[in-house]
Amino acid sequence: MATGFPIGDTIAAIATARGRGAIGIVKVSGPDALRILHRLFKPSGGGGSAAAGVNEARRLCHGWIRHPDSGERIDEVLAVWMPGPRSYTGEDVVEIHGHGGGQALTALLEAVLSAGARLAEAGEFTRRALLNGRIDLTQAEAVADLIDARSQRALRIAGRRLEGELGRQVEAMRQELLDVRARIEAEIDFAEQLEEESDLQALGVLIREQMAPRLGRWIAHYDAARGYLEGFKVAVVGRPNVGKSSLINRLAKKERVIVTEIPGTTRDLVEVSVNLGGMPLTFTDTAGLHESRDPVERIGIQRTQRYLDECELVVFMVDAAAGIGAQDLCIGEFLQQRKVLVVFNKMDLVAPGKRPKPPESWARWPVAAISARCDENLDELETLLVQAFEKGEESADDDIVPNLRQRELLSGCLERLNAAAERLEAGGGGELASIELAEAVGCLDQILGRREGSDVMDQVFRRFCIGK
Ligand SMILES: Nc1nc2c(ncn2[C@@H]2O[C@H](COP(=O)(O)OP(=O)(O)OP(=O)(O)O)[C@@H](O)[C@H]2O)c(=O)[nH]1
Ligand SMILES: [Mg+2]
Repeated sequence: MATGFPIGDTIAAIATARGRGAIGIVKVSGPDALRILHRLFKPSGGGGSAAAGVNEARRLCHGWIRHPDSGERIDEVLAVWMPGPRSYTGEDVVEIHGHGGGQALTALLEAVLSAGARLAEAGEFTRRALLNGRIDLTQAEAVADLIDARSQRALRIAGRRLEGELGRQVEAMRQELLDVRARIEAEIDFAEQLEEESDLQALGVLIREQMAPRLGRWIAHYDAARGYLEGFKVAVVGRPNVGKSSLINRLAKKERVIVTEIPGTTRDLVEVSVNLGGMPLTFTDTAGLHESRDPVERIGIQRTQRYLDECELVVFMVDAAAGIGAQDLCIGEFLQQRKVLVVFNKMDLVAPGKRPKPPESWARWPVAAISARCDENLDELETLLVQAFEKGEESADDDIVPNLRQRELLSGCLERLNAAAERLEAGGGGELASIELAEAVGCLDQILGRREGSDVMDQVFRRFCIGK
């Protein structure tokens, strides 16, 4: 298999997140990992037993790292050696646990590189684990999905895939498809020899009734969990100056987008991710909807209209102090086919009891009355937002839930299974059905990373961070 990386050299990277932190870890993997540690590490105490500690597998050893060239003391650390093949990568792995913080860790990494390691590429540790047979591609992807998880549910789903269950089920399905294909080929030869009716139709029924529904279920699981995996998309729309950007800043709890008293401030779509009640929501701030002569603003408004199709929910904001005007009614009409939550903003300027009354055509939409500026009633709005996406748990998290890439390949596989079943059941389509099944197996091979060539691998590992 093409890897895109030379394998066999020793790589190193900072494995912990950037920024201030109590502890930071530099990870080293490859045949020279232990030798590199010996060049840098001086165990504390100076006694024989401590020196031996670092040569003892999977035991943390306290000591100091010195620069291999200058001898300068760099950090007080705990070091551990995890010999292959029972390590994350399957190779000899060394971890040096130093103090967190950008400068300390960079100095530590620099010392490791000076002692003979090469800086790892993004995802290279996991890629080595894959190439050394420690994990399969579905597990490698699960590692990235776990790191990127935007909700507790996404975390559980990725954790389940990390155990290898999806890979096992896909592998089993692949074997079944190869068996069915072998039987089709045999039937074709057999029918020629005996000039008898073949049993191809029964195989068509088997594919349609037993194999295709299983794939359909996995795809449905993704679709049901999609919002938790990718984030629910919410567009905030309304007339210019009603307070859309102010609301997004409030929900994000920081000044993410520009707010001014000038109408037409927001011109482009700006996405802001927020986690509300365990639900990952991606809010999009939009340009105010109205007739505009300004060409830049008009482009922004057109983009908003196109973007709405991608959103699961539209927050439709109205200036409660100004009341519901003709433009609001016009936007309301425009949103009729969509899932909408109406937000009356600027309630701080509205006299008690003077809240606007929504027209009949908005009656089925829930309403929240808030003040983004004064932080009023935002809790109520958050509850309504969360409720808008709560559909009950359609799929248990310990079911097979693929990620988006896997889902696309599963749906390609399903299409080919259906085509094969149709040909077989119609009678006489053995050869063509066999080709469809070969392509279906190809889709599953891509899920498992069995296909030659590094493009699939590159696609997967591009998502990784350095140090994983
Ligand atoms: N009194 C009051 N003013 C508010 C409230 N929310 C926003 N504003 C003010 O209204 C003005 C417009 O706010 P923005 O958040 O920029 O409005 P917008 O809808 O994003 O405007 P555009 O991007 O121009 O479409 C600013 O001066 C805000 O401070 C509110 O709840 N009460
Ligand atoms: Mg704005």
